[in-house]
Amino acid sequence: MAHPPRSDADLIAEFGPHLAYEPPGGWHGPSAGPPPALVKTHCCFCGQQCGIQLKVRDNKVIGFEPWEEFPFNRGMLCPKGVRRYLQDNHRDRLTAPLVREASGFRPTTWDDALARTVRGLQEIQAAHGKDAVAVLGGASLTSEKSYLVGKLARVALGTRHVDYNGRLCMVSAGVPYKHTFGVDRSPNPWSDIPKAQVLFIIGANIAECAPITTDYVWRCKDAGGTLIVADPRATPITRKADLFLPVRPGTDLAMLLAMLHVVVRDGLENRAFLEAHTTGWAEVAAEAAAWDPVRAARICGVPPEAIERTAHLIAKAERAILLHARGLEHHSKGVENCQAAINLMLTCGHIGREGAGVMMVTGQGNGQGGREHGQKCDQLPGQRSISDPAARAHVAKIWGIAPEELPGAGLTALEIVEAIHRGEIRGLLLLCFNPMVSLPDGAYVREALDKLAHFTVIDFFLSETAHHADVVLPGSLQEEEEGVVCSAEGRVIHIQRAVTPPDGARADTDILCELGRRLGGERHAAKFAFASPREVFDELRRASAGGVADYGGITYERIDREFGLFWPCPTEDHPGTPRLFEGGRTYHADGKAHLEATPWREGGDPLDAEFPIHLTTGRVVSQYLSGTQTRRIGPLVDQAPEPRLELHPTLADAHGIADGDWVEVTTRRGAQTFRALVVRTIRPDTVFVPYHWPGARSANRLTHRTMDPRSKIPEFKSSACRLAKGAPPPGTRRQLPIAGAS
Ligand SMILES: Nc1nc2c(c(=O)[nH]1)N[C@H]1C(S)=C(S)[C@@H](COP(=O)(O)OP(=O)(O)OC[C@H]3O[C@@H](n4cnc5c(=O)[nH]c(N)nc54)[C@H](O)[C@@H]3O)O[C@H]1N2
Ligand SMILES: Nc1nc2c(c(=O)[nH]1)N[C@H]1C(S)=C(S)[C@@H](COP(=O)(O)OP(=O)(O)OC[C@H]3O[C@@H](n4cnc5c(=O)[nH]c(N)nc54)[C@H](O)[C@@H]3O)O[C@H]1N2
Ligand code: SF4
Ligand SMILES: [Mo]
Repeated sequence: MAHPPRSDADLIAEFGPHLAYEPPGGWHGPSAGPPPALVKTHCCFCGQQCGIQLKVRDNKVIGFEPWEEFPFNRGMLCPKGVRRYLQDNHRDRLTAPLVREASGFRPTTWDDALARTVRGLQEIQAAHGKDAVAVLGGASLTSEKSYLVGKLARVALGTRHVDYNGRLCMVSAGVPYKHTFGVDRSPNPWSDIPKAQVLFIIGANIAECAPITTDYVWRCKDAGGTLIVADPRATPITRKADLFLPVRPGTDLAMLLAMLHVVVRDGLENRAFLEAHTTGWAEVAAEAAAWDPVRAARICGVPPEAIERTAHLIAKAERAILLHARGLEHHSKGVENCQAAINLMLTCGHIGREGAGVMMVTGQGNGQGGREHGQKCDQLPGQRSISDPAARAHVAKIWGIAPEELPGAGLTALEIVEAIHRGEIRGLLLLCFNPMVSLPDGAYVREALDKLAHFTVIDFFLSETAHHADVVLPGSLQEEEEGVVCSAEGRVIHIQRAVTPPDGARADTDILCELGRRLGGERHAAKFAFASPREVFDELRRASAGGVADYGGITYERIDREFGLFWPCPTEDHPGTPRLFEGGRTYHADGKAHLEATPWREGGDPLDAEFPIHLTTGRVVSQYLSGTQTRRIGPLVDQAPEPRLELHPTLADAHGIADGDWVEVTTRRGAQTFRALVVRTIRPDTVFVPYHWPGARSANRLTHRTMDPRSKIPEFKSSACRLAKGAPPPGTRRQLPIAGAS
């Protein structure tokens, strides 16, 4: 079977993440100039937040060096990390504000662009009320920026509608973690992974999406650990798994309920732990009683014996860790899926100890920090609830407003798009989010953006979403501003400014503060008079103090000295909290873990005779999210120039499709054409398409808008589709045979 090399993923799977140095002389060749400065900071991409040293000369990032002392990655980097700096001096960088005219975008002055944004949003609010304007942020922003996004929306604009792209990412985990433990953070530091005797990875493509975690997984294996992987695809890490569970998309809940069933049936639950540290277990066990593995197997496609074996391995281990990512969460029952995972692990007493716990693999660079300080629609800084009167009073005081002036909870990201369709929301300020590529049902999203009476986007590249804006403000790259982010393991780290934004662009913080001053008018202008991210951080620390995500004792200097600090860290002499729930105590007032039963539900886009195949979507190692950044980095494009539709040889044969053929995929939303990648590593009833591309190559033109009722995450991981051999999309060059080749 011929398929293209997936060399980086293969290498990571075989050898673990690698140290990738530049070619001799560097990418830019030998230089006669002064030696470059090295700036110790972190990768701008995923939630692993690897330490890296950026090489800087003449206010330009020209390369990198590993940062071997940083404990998380010890110098290791993945293919994206080593090439990130190639976006820095890219010719597509926006260096002037743009305004829409009938003939297209026209560059303008900052003053004009900002005035248009302010006028556009204020006119809408004057005519239709404060809530007719919404703000959408993103979790690649530093915590200082995301704090400002929340404050800008609620104080300067006075709207309740502020949310962020993490709504598409981890909220299905956040809801059950908060419900069970009173806090939304991975309970264990990554250094616990090698200590687990059993490591159960569900719906996480570790080698491609969390490459540095591969090293932790191998260390677990080397120490004698048993590795179990549940995924519709045998991802690269599966090659070293002891047990692979080829779960059918959208059916993890049945599989997890059956594992719990086996634990209870065989009397393997940890009674002492359950009695001392949990509530709600009786209901959880009663729900599982109906889920014997034979019944579950019919739904989830995992053989009953494998379910039994997994349950026994987990229950009998002294220390087990369950690690999950979007494969478990991107479902209309994502919350129940994660709750069932928590229920299983807690039933066996795996929490609050070295090498024992349930952990989520955070996605975006500041996926964790971006959901702590108030850019979520229902949340105030410090992971406080916006409906809690004490929290409102605390934050209102710091912001210098009356608690009654603080708006209540607003709509979530996709609900905001729906409200735009209904005409209720007419103005939008968006940054660090590319919904044209990343939201489901692309045609519907596009219609919404074009309905807006005013739309401003802050980005450093003209994203597919920015194409629909009235005003585009050129913002800053991660390395152009100082700030903090919180990594997947809960470690708050310091992003250093390596360079300043190019002429014409501005730092995001400056833009947000300027907008805050102009929109807030005389009354609120002083509330956005921050001179630096450090000043924003000082206010954030006070706003978070006393909350669950307490940053009170974290300073930039301490972070630099201590290689980061794990929150909660209430005072400057507090050591931080790498492992939560030590001794079994949670953050609830009663100190207990609140378990909840998880009844089975069908997904939102069921298979039928017309659409008999599962479509699932996700990522490849060399592209990142909506691709705005990585589709501009040549060597990464070379590795993944286009999305390929993965399908099993059996399914391919049934449709007369060969590797490399064009395939038309049709869902209830429409049809798209992709080139086939025939692989034995996927279930024969499932196809997979990575989603990093726009337009004719967009997977999200196929996905549906069903949301989890509580987390409001869209069901990216499970749609119903049918396949047909397709014609090349218009404009595709035909590959000509090479003369003389046989
Ligand atoms: N290279 C790269 N790395 C990234 C990113 C990126 O875009 N590119 N993005 C970052 C972000 S924001 C995120 S959220 C993370 C995402 O990290 P992951 O969640 O690991 O990545 P995905 O590819 O979205 O999905 C993971 C796996 O879920 C499987 N899956 C699909 N449906 C199901 C199902 O129903 N059940 C189960 N058990 N598994 C299923 C898929 O086959 C896939 O292997 O990665 C981060 N890292
Ligand atoms: N079908 C399908 N769809 C998915 C997923 C899936 O698995 N399948 N995964 C979902 C997940 S987990 C996620 S996290 C989302 C992500 O989806 P998006 O949030 O839309 O993805 P990004 O590519 O991060 O978009 C961010 C935009 O912000 C810009 N940007 C990045 N950093 C900064 C910054 O510091 N400042 C400013 N001003 N701009 C910045 C980038 O240039 C880019 O244009 O996609 C979701 N969509
Ligand atoms: S694993 Fe994530 S943080 Fe580390 S280098 Fe790769 S993309 Fe960057
Ligand atoms: Mo994500």
